[in-house]
Amino acid sequence: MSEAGGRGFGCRVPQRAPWSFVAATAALCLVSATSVCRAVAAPMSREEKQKLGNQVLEMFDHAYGNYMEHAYPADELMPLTCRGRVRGQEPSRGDVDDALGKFSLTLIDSLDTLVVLNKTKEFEDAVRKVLRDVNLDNDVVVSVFETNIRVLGGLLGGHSLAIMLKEKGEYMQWYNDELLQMAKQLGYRLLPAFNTTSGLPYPRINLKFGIRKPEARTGTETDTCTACAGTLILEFAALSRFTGATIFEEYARKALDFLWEKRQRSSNLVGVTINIHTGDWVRKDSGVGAGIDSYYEYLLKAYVLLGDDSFLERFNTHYDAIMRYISQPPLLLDVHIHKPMLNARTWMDALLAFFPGLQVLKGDIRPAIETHEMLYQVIKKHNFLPEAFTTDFRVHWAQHPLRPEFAESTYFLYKATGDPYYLEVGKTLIENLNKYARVPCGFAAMKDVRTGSHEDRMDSFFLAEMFKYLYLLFADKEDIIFDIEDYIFTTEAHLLPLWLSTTNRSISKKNTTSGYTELDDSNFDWTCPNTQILFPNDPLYAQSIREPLKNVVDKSCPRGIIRVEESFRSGAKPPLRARDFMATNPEHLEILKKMGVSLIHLKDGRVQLVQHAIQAASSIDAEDGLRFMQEMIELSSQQQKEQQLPPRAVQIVSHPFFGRVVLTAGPAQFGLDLSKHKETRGFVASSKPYNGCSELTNPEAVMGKIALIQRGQCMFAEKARNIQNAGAIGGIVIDDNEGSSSDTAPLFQMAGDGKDTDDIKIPMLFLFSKEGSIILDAIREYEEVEVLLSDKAKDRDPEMENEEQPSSENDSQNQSTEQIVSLSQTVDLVDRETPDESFLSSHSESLSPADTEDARSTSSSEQTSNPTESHETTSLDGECTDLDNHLQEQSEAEEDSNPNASWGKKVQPIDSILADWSEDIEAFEMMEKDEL
Ligand code: DMJ
Repeated sequence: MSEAGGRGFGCRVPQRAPWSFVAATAALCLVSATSVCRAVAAPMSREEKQKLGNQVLEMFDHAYGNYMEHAYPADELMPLTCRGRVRGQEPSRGDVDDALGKFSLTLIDSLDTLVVLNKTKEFEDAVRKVLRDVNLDNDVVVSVFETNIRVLGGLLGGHSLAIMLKEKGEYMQWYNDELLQMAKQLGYRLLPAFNTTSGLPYPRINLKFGIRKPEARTGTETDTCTACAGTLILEFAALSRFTGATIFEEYARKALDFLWEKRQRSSNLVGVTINIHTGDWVRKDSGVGAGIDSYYEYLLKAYVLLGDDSFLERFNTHYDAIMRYISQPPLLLDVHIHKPMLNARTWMDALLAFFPGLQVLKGDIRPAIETHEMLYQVIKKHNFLPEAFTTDFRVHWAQHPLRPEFAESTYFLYKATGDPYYLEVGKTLIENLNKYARVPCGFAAMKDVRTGSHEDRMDSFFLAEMFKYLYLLFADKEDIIFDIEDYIFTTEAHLLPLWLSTTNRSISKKNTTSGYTELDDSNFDWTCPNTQILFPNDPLYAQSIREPLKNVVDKSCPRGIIRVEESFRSGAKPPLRARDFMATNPEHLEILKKMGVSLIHLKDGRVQLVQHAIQAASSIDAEDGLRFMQEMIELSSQQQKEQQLPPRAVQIVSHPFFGRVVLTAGPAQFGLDLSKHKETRGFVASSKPYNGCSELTNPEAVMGKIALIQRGQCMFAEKARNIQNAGAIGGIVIDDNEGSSSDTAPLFQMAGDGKDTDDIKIPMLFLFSKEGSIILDAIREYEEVEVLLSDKAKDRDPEMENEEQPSSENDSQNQSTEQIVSLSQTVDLVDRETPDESFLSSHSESLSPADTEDARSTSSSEQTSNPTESHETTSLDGECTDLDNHLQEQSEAEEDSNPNASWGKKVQPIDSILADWSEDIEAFEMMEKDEL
């Protein structure tokens, strides 16, 4: 890879000799000559690569140009409302906003992208703007991690390329290290965060007042994520080595040393969050995605950049543990650090998509190819990688904020294998971005990959990373004005020169506290990602690894459900049926106890059922208990399905939107079901009265159109009947709470009036005020605005202009007060690997029709706004893939080899069971709180 290749450290024997790949590939071709050999991607011509490179440039111009025109100097562009996101002026989105420090984030994050994309003139202008406009002395609390990777990294990347350009003698001749001086100032502003006994930084800091001052409004936090504390060394070391101020590298090293000391010694894994004062693990689950990802990345890259063997030794130790416990190719599944054979989750998050890229840097190509292929198939299914997806590849969290990790891994895999397949992957990414995320004013994050709806958000990392990796994927050496091999990519894809390794080396000597002297290389693979030796022009190698995974996503079976079905197939029903169970019935509680099932009332009002077979009165009771739990799981997921409707989409299809803006809409429990009928398309018109609570006085205006009605003052069903009577073909209710937005509120569904609503034949959707005002603004500007009401956004292209307008049926009647149901009901289920324990937590916050006004104050975290995924729990149609069988077998094998796995065989002291139990409950509760 570029980094390692540039530094040229010595390679020992690769893990597998090159000839073994050739032999393996040849054998595969003989066995399956037609399917494997024919399926190899054809090489992409230079012309096509250039065309795609130019497309990336055009897309960057669209994103950057709109940011500069409509948002700058704000931190980010809001691409739906086409304005800048200024912290404090928009409803808070929680932690996500901690990246915004009123320092023109997107401009700084874009600096070195401009040079990579050969926009040197624009780079020169951008640097001048940063120096002229950016102020760091802001009374704003920011994330130390985000400020480091995006702003400090952005300034250092900009400085690195500015001095490179200056040396070339054409551009930046006036430059005198001003970006570096700014970076140093920022570095000093971040240093107070490290004032802890552990050396782990506070997660947040006030840019103006630091941590301690009363005005700082921070400094009371006790926990931070591992990645937050462990992703500083590249930027801080670069700052030290560029400036000679050693303090930055010293602090970053100290934090890393502490994390290393605190690793779980038997598994060699780290947890997701740690107490910055005591060093205790607060969250003991461990994966390679959210919360930990770049800690691992920085250990390996710190070795590459700084040449310090201790970092490689640490990385290799962790990598060994990751491959032993977390890697279940092609999956990467979180486990418990103290019980690493136990999966901690049944889903994966999108951030782990960077890991194949890191594996390439490590030189472990096979699992990189496998995981990447699995991720690509998930993308092909949903157009983007959902923020989280289950082990059977269903959507778990439906957003996608245009994350670049998958493009990053695609780039590195292409560099490693030369397989044109990865160019085709990149082409698909480009197409999907243009087709689904591009809006007239930039690119909008996906609110829900299933409906294709948008969020008013374009994160700075989209410009810092996505365009760099996509451009580099298609670029030949001569397309870039400098040698990319001379630089290392930070986690935000900022470029730091590898020559820093030979600058101020004394820092590393003086402060290496890990006590390593010489690396004992017999324990570690000194594999280099020297792929020129590994696979000289042999794209067949990657193809042969992908082939068995060809349909891994499409043919997967819901894993947890298989066990439920099998269990029911196998015999008797439990004495107590889940559907009859009442938590207030003492007789039922007694039966539960006999079956080893405990009922836990959680503080937040939820009830959790936990079964420990060992506590059952007999093995038969334990088996009944297991069946009861499985039945309860099925029942809960069915109830969830029945009570919750998925989100819907309102797509603006008229000029100049042409379907490019898709708004998340709440469904109605009455009226035309858009999932069963063709979408409804029509021009919009405001109803009079606007609340739609009485007969419309402007029926001629809404006749044959989609009526806009304001929420409030009467029931939704009544509004629907009034607009239907006036001849409307559909209705959109717009929230009357100013500032409400689907970005920050859980999805709403509109309830009926408690009576028969069969008379309502038109489709009705609900928009929060922010999404509603996008339509209202469009009317003000363009008068004629046409929209599509549907369950999923339709293909968006100029042809939309010519589509026929479908008709709709009308009917009418009247009723009383408004109802609303918050879709924040969730059912949480942890699918345990061992059959002796089952967890079930049933969580109901849905509001009764009478709770109309209370419903308005409901707020919820990102997870609870996403409970609407559809569960295919009832049938098992389709066949399981080899992978799924493999997973089943693997899990069975694990159970077999685990002496504690079978309840029948289990011999474990009760104290240790109770301790395990409370640990598991704790871990489970943590996972519920888990956020990206
Ligand atoms: C980026 O800001 C960085 O890559 C970070 O390490 C985690 N991921 C985001 C983008 O998804």
